[in-house]
Amino acid sequence: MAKPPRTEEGWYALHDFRTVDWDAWRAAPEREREAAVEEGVAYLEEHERVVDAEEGASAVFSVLGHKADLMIVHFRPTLDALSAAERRFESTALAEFTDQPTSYVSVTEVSDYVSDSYFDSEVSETPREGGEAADDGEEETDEGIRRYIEGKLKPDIPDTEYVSFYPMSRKREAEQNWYTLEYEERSDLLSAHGEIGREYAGKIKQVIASSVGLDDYEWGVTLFGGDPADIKDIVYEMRFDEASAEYGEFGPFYVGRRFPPTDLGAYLDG
Ligand code: 76R
Repeated sequence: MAKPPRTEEGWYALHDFRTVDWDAWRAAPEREREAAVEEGVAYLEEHERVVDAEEGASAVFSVLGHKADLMIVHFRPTLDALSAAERRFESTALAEFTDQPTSYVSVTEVSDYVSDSYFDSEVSETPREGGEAADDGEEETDEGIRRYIEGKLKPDIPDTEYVSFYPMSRKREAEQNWYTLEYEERSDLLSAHGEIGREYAGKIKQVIASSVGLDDYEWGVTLFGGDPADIKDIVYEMRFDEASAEYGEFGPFYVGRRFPPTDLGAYLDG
């Protein structure tokens, strides 16, 4: 048996999808719609300010297409806090006009691959000199890795406008089984994957959260970017890379646009 890489877990994630019952919305008396908007905005503002937990992040997105209308993303330190956030939404007057067509639960994770490959690339790109300089460099690298890992475990949600969410797994088939590859091979594949990823630095921020034992696929992937074409490009480019080309399996994709909670009424009244 190949040895599982060590992992460290951070915040739990809930991707809470909602459809709006547009017929009921249009038919509802104005004061009911006003109350729904008011409670919806209050809910979203409170959760974006994370008043319900010691730390975390939340954001709301309008989703394009038929799969959903809204996606509310919550990152929180515990599964219980996510559960509370989900139930709290149900108690708002807005929830009466919505259904939950789907949802996704996962937990952010950093594994051995990340620290190894990040460390290797840092070291190889930063030629060392002798004496004190080498010590300083080492401290900086350690600090750099610490901040990089912290950012993966406790991700913030950037202000960039667009988001894409999809679940994915690595194949477990007779000819292509990610889990029977040697660690070295998985690690090499993921560092090649990471090289492509880093070409999108400043354009795409990704949150990779494990959903093994928590939801139907193995990871939930959330990509944030200012330009939807960059989202399309990174996913397309990765399809040609071995880790995805040979071993990636993908669930449904959801694309959305972030909006400030105060725009909820404008969104609903179209
Ligand atoms: O630093 C490195 O060399 C590699 C670090 C790294 C790991 C270990 C990394 C970097 N990823 C890792 C693991 Mn990733 N990632 C995805 C997707 O659509 C697709 O084909 C895949 C969806 C994107 C877009 C993406 C982006 N990555 C993983 C894993 C877990 C594998 C495991 O544990 O077995 C998955 C499922 C996954 C999927 N990745 C990066 C990016 C980007 C942009 C980077 C570089 C930036 C960064 O390191 O933060």
